[in-house]
Amino acid sequence: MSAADKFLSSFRDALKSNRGISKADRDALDRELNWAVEREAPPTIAIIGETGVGKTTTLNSLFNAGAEVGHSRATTKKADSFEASIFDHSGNKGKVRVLDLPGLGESIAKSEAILEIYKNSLPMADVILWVHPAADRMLEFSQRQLSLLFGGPLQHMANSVVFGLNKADDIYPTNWRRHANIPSDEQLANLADAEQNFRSLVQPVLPSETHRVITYSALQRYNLSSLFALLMEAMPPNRRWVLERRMDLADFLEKADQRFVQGLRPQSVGSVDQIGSPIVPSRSEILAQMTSADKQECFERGVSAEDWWRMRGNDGR
Ligand SMILES: Nc1nc2c(ncn2[C@@H]2O[C@H](COP(=O)(O)OP(=O)(O)OP(=O)(O)O)[C@@H](O)[C@H]2O)c(=O)[nH]1
Ligand SMILES: [Mg+2]
Repeated sequence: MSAADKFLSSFRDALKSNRGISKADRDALDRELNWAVEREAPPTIAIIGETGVGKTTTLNSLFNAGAEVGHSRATTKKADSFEASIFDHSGNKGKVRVLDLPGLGESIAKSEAILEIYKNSLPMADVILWVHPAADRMLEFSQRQLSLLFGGPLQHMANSVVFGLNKADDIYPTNWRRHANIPSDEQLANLADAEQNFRSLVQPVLPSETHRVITYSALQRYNLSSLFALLMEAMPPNRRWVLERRMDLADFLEKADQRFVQGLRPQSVGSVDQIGSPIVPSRSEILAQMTSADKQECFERGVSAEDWWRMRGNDGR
């Protein structure tokens, strides 16, 4: 449940039990509250990137727990005319308005027309997700276009950009740890380097310092919670709650080897262990309590789900 929903639910509970207000007034307040929440415009994300960089996969992994959904308009590009497409992405938790924008490199000849499209449509967005392949270090073209865009007319929007370096699983030496569905140590080092390289190359052409560069894999669902956190940060503060309510991140564990997931350390499941500590819940119960980020951290640190549960002090010690 999002923070906004928790707040609304506590507010409603408090309202229900407030005997100082008549039932009719309480009902009216409740209706007005619902109305205000529903009336708030959906979050609007501009997503920029070349064809095939993973824009659609990213949307599905952030808002549909990885399930594919159809769009109201499927194509972003017609024969040889480039245009922005606006559609409502029907996420599992509600609508997300998407401005799907052609990549700048898709037609060098048309790059001026594409820039014009950006200038006209980006101001409609709450947040801009600039998607680039993590393995691609050739950034001169992007640098030039970023400088034209954010050095000039859209300077005030530079702080709304998140740079998502997708396809982390494709980074050299492509030896992804498939059983745990996380990067190898070599890949982790190269991903950190890719982030650093990207940041140092785009920084000089942006009007303010950007910390919002993140490597992720939409397909393997790696680092989605960090990507989402950056999108939240880049949202206008008074609209963050609208985005958070739509969050439905795909679970990276679903793509891990299930024997590995089940078999990490099964010995203490559902039992009293030898030193008499209380019963540890079953692995599936613990997993249900963990966020995707918790699971990822456990895998990276080699900590079992049961140890995570104990470390959180859940066994009363
Ligand atoms: N290896 C890998 N492949 C990915 C990842 N994300 C997307 N892909 C693949 O890249 C291809 C293109 O993905 P899309 O999401 O359709 O890309 P897009 O940017 O929406 O493409 P257009 O709509 O044509 O502009 C598909 O085959 C995806 O499965 C990723 O993180 N890793
Ligand atoms: Mg697409």
